[in-house]
Amino acid sequence: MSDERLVLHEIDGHVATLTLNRPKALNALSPELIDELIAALAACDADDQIRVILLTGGPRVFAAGADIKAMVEATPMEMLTRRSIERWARVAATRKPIIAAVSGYALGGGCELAMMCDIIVASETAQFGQPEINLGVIPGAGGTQRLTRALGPYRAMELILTGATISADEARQHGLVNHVVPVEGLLAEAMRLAQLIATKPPLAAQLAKEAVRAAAETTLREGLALELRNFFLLFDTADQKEGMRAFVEKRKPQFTGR
Ligand code: DAK
Repeated sequence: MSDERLVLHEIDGHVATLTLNRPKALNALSPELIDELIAALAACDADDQIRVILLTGGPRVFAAGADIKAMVEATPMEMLTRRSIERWARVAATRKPIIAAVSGYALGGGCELAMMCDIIVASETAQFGQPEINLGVIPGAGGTQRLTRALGPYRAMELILTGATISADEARQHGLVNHVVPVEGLLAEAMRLAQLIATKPPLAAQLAKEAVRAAAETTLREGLALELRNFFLLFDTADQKEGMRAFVEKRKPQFTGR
């Protein structure tokens, strides 16, 4: 695949690795990059062979935010009609589990992009933050909401009002990051987790993702109703029959994704 692509796409078994590829601009998330990312995520969602997505910016930087140069002179109406809200919403609406492998800066839209993923593995060099206040704005792709749910209101408020960053270790202590590993081991650790999840029945993984997400996005009553609906729906899959029969027959299940 050509290096001119803004998002590189590689497949290893049932795992697709998407790599943000704008190194000179620290992977700043231009509208063109987001469009390529959305197209790659949609292709993964549509491909039955792909069960888990690994999203990374490589070992140096995850993403230093949305592209400031593309926003400086924008009017409110231009910001609205660029359809950026719809674009980012499509990233968050990906059905398959996404593991973010974050190294270096994950700032502004970069932090928001990481938080749209389902599991975050960070290298020791990772730094998370929402520095938009330094530009005269506030987070606009979910930062005020997702960071607050992840860190709690006081820690999130301090980060958003000061524009300060937190280290990978701090992020892990506060529950924003699942694992912290040396930079050389980052992709291997994220891939290990991705391959493990890819051994699970994929429809169950997708419906589990939807239900866990609902815990942060709906009321308890709505979340419980969605969980039950998804639980019952899975009894319509071959993998449910296989998983339960294999248990009863004391053998390893062979999941087919149906
Ligand atoms: N945008 C554009 N270019 C960027 C960039 C960014 N966010 N971050 C870095 N770059 C570019 C720099 O301009 C520089 O390019 P050249 O000058 O070489 O052409 C190159 O990357 C290297 O950057 P530096 O020379 O600055 O590198 P340093 O190591 O000195 O500093 C840094 C690294 C990450 C501390 C610094 O680059 C920095 O502070 N960057 C900006 C971080 C930031 O403020 N991020 C938040 C941006 S606002 C929304 C969706 C999304 C968003 C909002 C709304 N809707 C759906 C409505 C998101 C907004 C944001 O993310």
